[in-house]
Amino acid sequence: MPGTLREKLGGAGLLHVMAAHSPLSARLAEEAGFDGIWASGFELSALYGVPDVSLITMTQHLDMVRAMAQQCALPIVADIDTGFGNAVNVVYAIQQYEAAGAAAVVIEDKTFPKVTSLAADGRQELVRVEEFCGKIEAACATRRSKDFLVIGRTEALIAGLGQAEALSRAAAYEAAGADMILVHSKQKTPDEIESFVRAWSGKAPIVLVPTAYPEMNAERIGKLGKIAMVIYGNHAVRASVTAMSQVFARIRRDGGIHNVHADLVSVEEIFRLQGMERMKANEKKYLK
Ligand code: SPV
Ligand code: MG
Repeated sequence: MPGTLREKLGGAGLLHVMAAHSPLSARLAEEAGFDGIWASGFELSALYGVPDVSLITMTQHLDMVRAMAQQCALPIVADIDTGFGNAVNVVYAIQQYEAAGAAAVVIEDKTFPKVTSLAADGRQELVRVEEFCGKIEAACATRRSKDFLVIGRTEALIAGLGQAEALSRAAAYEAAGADMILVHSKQKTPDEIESFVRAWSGKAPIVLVPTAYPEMNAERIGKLGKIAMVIYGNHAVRASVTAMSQVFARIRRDGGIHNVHADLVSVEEIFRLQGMERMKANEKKYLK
């Protein structure tokens, strides 16, 4: 099937994957030219106004993945956190996410319930390497298509366990079948990740989420090599919050919508994004 994530990975260059939390945000990412959608657990949690600590259920996240897959042609990389339990839960999750139209899953090696990675004082506990390898093996054995990617994510650096632990976990996850390795860091500069990438001798390409160290741009990633995908982890929800807060404040300050009106996309633009044209064509054709 042309355009699968695996095929895109085989092509030259870094894949840029944008976070989304709704079909509308997924479609905007598609129009902006991204290569894929990150179905972020953090974004969906924020959308519900709750912390990203395993409060959102698999069903809630899955429903959103399915809705995005229906409205957006880009491959979706589903953030399934810890796999919603043990390896048995992972088997069920993989069946569900593949059927819902995801192109890949990222499973992380934290305990359930997890705590969001970027919180300064977050409680970060990792499961045993063997236990996590069982989850990777379960995911790989369950997928129906080889094009469905299983990405193993290590939180060893997030948990402060150091580079040696991160490298040995990543190697174990690759040996267990992971197609790619996501290594996460909350250091404010890219040094920690750069030294991990330099030391990585595995064949599995690396995935980065440079939220905490934003100067790690495509040029810098390209120079490092070994990195096949960069995920912009929470920029859809942060962009929305920035925009909504500013507009809401202006309306309160101005005593009406008369000033902001001209700065916002038109209602017609929302009609376009909703597919009103298709609806009108159907009306013309079928309403008798
Ligand atoms: C997410 O977007 O849900 C992630 C990335 O897992 S982070 O929040 O940085 O852990
Ligand atoms: Mg997440």
